[in-house]
Amino acid sequence: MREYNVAVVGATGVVGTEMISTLERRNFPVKELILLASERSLGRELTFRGKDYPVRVLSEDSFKDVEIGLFSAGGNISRRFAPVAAKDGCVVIDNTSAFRMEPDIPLVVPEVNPEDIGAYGTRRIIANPNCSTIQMVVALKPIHDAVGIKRIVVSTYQAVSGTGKDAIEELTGQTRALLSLKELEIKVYPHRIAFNCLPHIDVFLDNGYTKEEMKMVDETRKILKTPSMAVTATTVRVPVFYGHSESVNIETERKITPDEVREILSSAPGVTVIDNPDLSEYPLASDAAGKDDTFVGRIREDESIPNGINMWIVADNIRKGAALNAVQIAEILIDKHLD
Ligand code: NAP
Ligand code: 3JN
Repeated sequence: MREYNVAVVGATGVVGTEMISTLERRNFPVKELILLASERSLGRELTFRGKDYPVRVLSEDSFKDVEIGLFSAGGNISRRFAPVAAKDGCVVIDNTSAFRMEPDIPLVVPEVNPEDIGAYGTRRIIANPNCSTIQMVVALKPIHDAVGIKRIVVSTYQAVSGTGKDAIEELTGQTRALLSLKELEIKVYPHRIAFNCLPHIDVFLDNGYTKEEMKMVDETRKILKTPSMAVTATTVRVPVFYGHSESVNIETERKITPDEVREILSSAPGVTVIDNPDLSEYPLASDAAGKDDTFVGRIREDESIPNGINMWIVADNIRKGAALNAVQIAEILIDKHLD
């Protein structure tokens, strides 16, 4: 089997380390693994398949023999280095928002629009959507195919791991400080995150929404190819380490019952239905963490309108929301599109 030289940009981060373990877990055909991060990580080593690999400092020369680049070191790094890598012949799978909305860059969730990967050739960059978008479209695409979705109203409950390693430390430190009646430090978020909920993810925009909220709106429309679908989002950071949860309300073109939704989703790729309220069984972030699937439950009729459904969607934001989705894209790329 052909093997590929793979670079992980942002290898020491929360997403980058999960990229490395996902490549290993899924037995991706890696020939050479190139780990790239900032000067801060010089001297560090990370383990892949039982072998230690040095972390190298990212530079314009990093991509000479690299065939696939998995980028997660922030938008500015991607804007600067993804075109350099592409010029050197690498196909970049970019986890940042830098290129997601560019018309000639595919924005892909493999369970939803794998066919769009074929258009990677123009720029040699494929964008991975935002984590909150990914889990929502995985669950909604089969319903959209069945009865058409007219409108989506979503509120998210997002784990701190979505902000990176500093935020995981901040929640840990603040929780310890509060429980031991010590002074707490607030560095990453504008307010205390421990024992709190912050309706503020990414920056505020002129329309009063946050950038995270508008990412959900714009990316959902692009992935589902429904440019005028009504979508509105409220994104909230909660004191959870791993796993994003979402309360999702949809209005459909044609009527669908909760039983029909459960049946459709029970055979949908990448979805597990957990929906036994009588037994207190529904998706939980604590159960979804460390798993690949998107979990859906609390499926019920929205009795306030003729064609409405409410549901609760949970996934591991670092796996399906980031690293796993990127590696799944790479798998389709090598299977169907690269020599
Ligand atoms: P993180 O834990 O803070 O890690 C950041 C990574 O980027 C580290 O490896 C860091 O290296 C590297 N980095 C930072 N500045 C760099 C520079 N100047 N040159 C080279 N490497 C640099 O953050 P994370 O949670 O892994 O997220 C990283 C990025 O992934 C985010 O900014 C975001 O764009 C994207 N992301 C996407 C999703 C999604 O929804 N799909 C979810 C989470 C994150 P050092 O350790 O050397 O500093
Ligand atoms: O906050 C989360 O739960 C997900 C965060 C994603 C993120 C964090 C920093 C920068 C992104 C993203 O993927 O949209 C970005 C970015 O690249 O804009």
